[in-house]
Amino acid sequence: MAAEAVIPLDSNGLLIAFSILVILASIYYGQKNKWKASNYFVVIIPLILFIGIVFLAPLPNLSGEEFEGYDYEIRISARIKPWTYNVTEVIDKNTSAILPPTTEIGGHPVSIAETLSAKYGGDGGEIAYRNVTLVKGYVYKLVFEAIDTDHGLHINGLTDYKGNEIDANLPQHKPVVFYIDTNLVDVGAYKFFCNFFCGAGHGLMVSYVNVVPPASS
Ligand SMILES: [Cu+2]
Repeated sequence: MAAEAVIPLDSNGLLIAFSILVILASIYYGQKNKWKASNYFVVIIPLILFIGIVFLAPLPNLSGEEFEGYDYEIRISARIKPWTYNVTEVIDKNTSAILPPTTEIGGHPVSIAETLSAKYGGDGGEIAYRNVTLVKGYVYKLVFEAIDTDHGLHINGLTDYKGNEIDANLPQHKPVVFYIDTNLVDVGAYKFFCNFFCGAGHGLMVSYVNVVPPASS
């Protein structure tokens, strides 16, 4: 950002600006037309009611879905090379603990470390966590973020907690969130890939979401 805004021009800032404008306008017209006190109330009371309604019943959040009923958040970065899609961390919703990609949930590691071959631009020492395992019975928040350039995401056959297909643009550095309720999807391997042509190596941007039953104890 070139310059930080001094006035907070969010919806609350606009509401305050609008309220001040209405009050100033009513004082101006009131003075001009010699209003009685009751005339001011006709303006001020609806204004107070309006502000109250806005605060009690806020407008729907259009910037993105938020859903609190999940168990684990899994963060996945997208980058063309060397690892395409990579699990970076797992967050336990209940404890807020940040866990490594190999954390076990329901007896299965979320992701398995993989040494990258030269195909992915690895030099033999590069490690990636490219596939994601979701265990039946849990609800997951998947957060995808494109790192190096714009990417895309399509997961074949997997639907989110509202039954919508998973298909999105991943603009660079803008996290995109999906909630998966494993109670609503079948056990299986769901292939996912970049659906935005992002450059040489685009065709390698393929990985899997594996939905599995919990390991028997
Ligand atoms: Cu891509």
